[in-house]
Amino acid sequence: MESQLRFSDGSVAALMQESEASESECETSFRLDILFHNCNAATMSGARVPYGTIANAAVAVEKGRIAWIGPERGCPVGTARTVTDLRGAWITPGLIDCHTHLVFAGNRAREWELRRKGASYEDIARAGGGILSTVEATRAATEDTLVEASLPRARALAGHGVTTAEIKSGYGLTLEDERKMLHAALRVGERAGVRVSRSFLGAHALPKEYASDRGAFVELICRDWIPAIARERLADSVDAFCDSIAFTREETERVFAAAKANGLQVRLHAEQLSDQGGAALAAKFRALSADHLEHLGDSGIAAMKTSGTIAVLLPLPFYFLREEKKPPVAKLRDAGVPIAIATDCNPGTSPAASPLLAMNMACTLLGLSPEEALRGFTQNAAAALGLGAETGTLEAGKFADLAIWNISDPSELAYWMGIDLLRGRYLEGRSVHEAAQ
Ligand code: DI6
Ligand code: FE
Repeated sequence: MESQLRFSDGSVAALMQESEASESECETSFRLDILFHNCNAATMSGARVPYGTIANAAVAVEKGRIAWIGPERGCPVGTARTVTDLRGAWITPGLIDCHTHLVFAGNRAREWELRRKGASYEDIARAGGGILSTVEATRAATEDTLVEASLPRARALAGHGVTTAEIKSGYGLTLEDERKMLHAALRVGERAGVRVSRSFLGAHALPKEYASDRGAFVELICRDWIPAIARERLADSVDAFCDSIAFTREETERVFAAAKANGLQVRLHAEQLSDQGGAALAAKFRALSADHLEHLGDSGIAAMKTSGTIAVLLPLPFYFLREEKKPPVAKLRDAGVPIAIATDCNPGTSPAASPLLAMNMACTLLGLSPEEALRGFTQNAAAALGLGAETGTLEAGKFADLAIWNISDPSELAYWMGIDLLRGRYLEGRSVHEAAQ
């Protein structure tokens, strides 16, 4: 069957379904898997036009990658297995949630109830609740239970157009339980149709059994666990929580040195509750990202600029903890430090798997523009995961990780709250829309 592609300049080109077409029938440079047309593309690449917009666009997909993207009238004629008329919808890079702790067992709604009565997050953590109560529940769960418990959260991300998510360990805090979390993370991603980047967060909290020997726990992480995680290829990076209720700058430095010695990239929970100089330390180790950053000072910003470390801002925990100190968005912007946004999905400070709400709050609470918020969930989030060459923008050669939206302007992505805007989702050119259900 021959479908006709009518270009906006009035010309018509033939597009043949694969079964009918042969090399001799068409002079083609492409043998496409999919051609999307009659759409608008927010490519998020380049700074020439807002959102890198291409109006009346076509996107050609071949072997899981974007083969061609541009104005429909310039689209080369070719054969395509599937020709999809998007009827004016918008197409963006699949969203990337570059900071989550979405694999865990149980929840902390009761703790949150106590917080409503006046207890602070720090009070609860110091009294042995907080992260350690999730550690207890996660240790008690089997890998299968953990997958089933976490899948709805991964599917919720997928329903917001996410095609890549970072997932951290850090609720196991024994090597076996950390392994279990990292295995579960991959399985959850496969079921939800989401590519997963894994971070080993052994230095998340001091487990009870090491309460009186911090040094021994840090030593265990550095000497035994990080080499094992690297050898078994269980993580792409190493993260740590550097704060007054967690690990010191010196302890974090030891963890980073071990990560680098074992060939792993680093990232850091830095300056969330206090300024520990974590961002500057992260920059010294050429960290991919420093995350949270509410208490980030000028020297941290300067260090991040020099090292190319991405600033990952997390408006959902900022909201949920009712923080008042905002991260220094204007200074980061002026310094040219790229800003990513993520959900931080976790049971203590962000029981939310809502990238679009995070984008909305990045604008309303932290002062980003809707375009910066979308860049924070696409191009800059890809860079925060070291995946900038493969995904995060719509450009020829990158993975065909795509989200298709029922909107008439990309600013709507950060505007609507709680409304399903997603029409389709593709991971490396494969439709994975139904995996979100
Ligand atoms: N910072 C956070 O926001 C999460 N972890 C961290 O280091 C909170 C994790 C939790 O409370 O369970
Ligand atoms: Fe976090």
